[in-house]
Amino acid sequence: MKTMITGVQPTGNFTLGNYLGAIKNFVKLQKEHNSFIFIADLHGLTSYQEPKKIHDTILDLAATYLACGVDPKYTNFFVQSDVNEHSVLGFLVAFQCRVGELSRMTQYKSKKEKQGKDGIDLGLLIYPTLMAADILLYDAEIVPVGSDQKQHIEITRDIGERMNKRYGDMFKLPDYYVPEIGHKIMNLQNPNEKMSKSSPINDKGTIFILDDINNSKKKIMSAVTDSENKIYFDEEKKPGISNLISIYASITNKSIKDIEDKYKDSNYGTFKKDLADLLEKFILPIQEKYKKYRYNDELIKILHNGAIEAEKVASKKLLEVREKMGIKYDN
Ligand code: AQP
Repeated sequence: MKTMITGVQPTGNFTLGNYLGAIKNFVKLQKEHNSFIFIADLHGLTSYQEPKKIHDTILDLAATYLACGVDPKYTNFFVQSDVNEHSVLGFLVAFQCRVGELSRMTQYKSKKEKQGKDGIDLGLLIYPTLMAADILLYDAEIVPVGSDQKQHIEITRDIGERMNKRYGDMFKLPDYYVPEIGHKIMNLQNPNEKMSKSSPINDKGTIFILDDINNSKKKIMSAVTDSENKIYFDEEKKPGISNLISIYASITNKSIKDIEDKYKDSNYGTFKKDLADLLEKFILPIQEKYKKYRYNDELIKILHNGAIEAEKVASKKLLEVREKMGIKYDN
């Protein structure tokens, strides 16, 4: 069985983009893999988070994962900082990298622009090295992610290969698993920008899975589209409606062609109304399950057990890395 891993940062409320880009595929594939999923709290801390807020968000996110179908029967489910090996390997991996290659990462460049003049957090620069450690630590070969994370998987492969050459084979090299549809859900108010947990135009542009459903439906109804009022997919000329078609296709597992055919004589209002109703049908059961898990002691037990199991694998790998690097002096 191949190993699969993925994670989401507790930097805000879980979005429809996070679900459709990464978690949906993880859930679909979890039974056929040796599966690991984690709450990436250390990644979250690469920029300042208010302690009370991140504390609560970790638990909200954990309950949301379970509500979305992550199943601890098949999956080791844990919080990243509960497994110290992530930090240690993250440190060792960072030493294999050059500042130049890290500062060329697209996510670094775009977040750097947003952070502005007051200086860039070092955490933002070394985010990919910690992510590489998260993956290499488990010899994961499959990483379900949205397309914004492809570059980070590519650099993980480069780093793994570099370390294998320098110190002798120790890591398997991962591949990303990016869905054809839903790999990059765009902001509903600015369809040229990715839908993000922490976007400043979140109020109307982002669908949060746990938000009041009527609010989310309103966001769909007021999503920015073009003036042509014809429903077909063209990301370049019609980014707004194309984004809504992607959401529709990904939620229903229908092809884009089928959706275009179904709505060829309809207007945007009808299409948006149908999508808003579909969203309701899809989100309400998740919200119900979320309530069941969020304030249940079982949640903490699941995370603790997941960390124990993950640690067993991670500690073995870290030992191997230390041996190969020559810093395990007592063997
Ligand atoms: N809009 C999106 N469409 C498809 N996939 C997405 N992902 C994120 N946004 C979209 C995927 O969700 C997973 C978890 O992301 P993350 O929390 O590790 O970081 P991110 O990519 O930076 O996500 P956000 O929501 O944009 O967070 P913030 O605002 O904190 O930066 C990843 O697999 C990602 O590809």
